[in-house]
Amino acid sequence: MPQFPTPHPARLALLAAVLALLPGCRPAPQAGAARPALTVQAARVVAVPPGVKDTSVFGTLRNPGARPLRLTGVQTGAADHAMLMVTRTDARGLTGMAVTGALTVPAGGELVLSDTGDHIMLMGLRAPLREGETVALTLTDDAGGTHTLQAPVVKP
Ligand SMILES: [Cu+2]
Repeated sequence: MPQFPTPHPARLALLAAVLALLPGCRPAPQAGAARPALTVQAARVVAVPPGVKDTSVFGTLRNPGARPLRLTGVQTGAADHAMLMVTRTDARGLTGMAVTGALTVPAGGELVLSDTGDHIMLMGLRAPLREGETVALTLTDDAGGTHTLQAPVVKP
């Protein structure tokens, strides 16, 4: 095989293709593009009677990634406010819930959202929820990724 003393155009093209694969030589990835998707099982919004403006969202969040996924926000068009919440029992044995700045889904693990533990609350429902209707929620992580989930409205 002859060797080219100067770069052959085909080699330049190959070099350009290789460079394009190197970090820093390609356009910045879109937020979340390289992150494994968060998956959700049994997502559900608790149906509430007409007139009740607040409800909860439960389900099991799974993180297939190798790093913990720290969720720092939640939004929905169905309510004025959506909040990440924790349930804690204090030293006196009193149990209550509180807003939290973050919920963490462990690497390769899951986070169960339930009425006795961590959960999402929707405050100020904009319209009465009908059973069977689906509510879209968007979770935000601390790396700027977003994760959309669809949660049907079900009776508690
Ligand atoms: Cu709550």
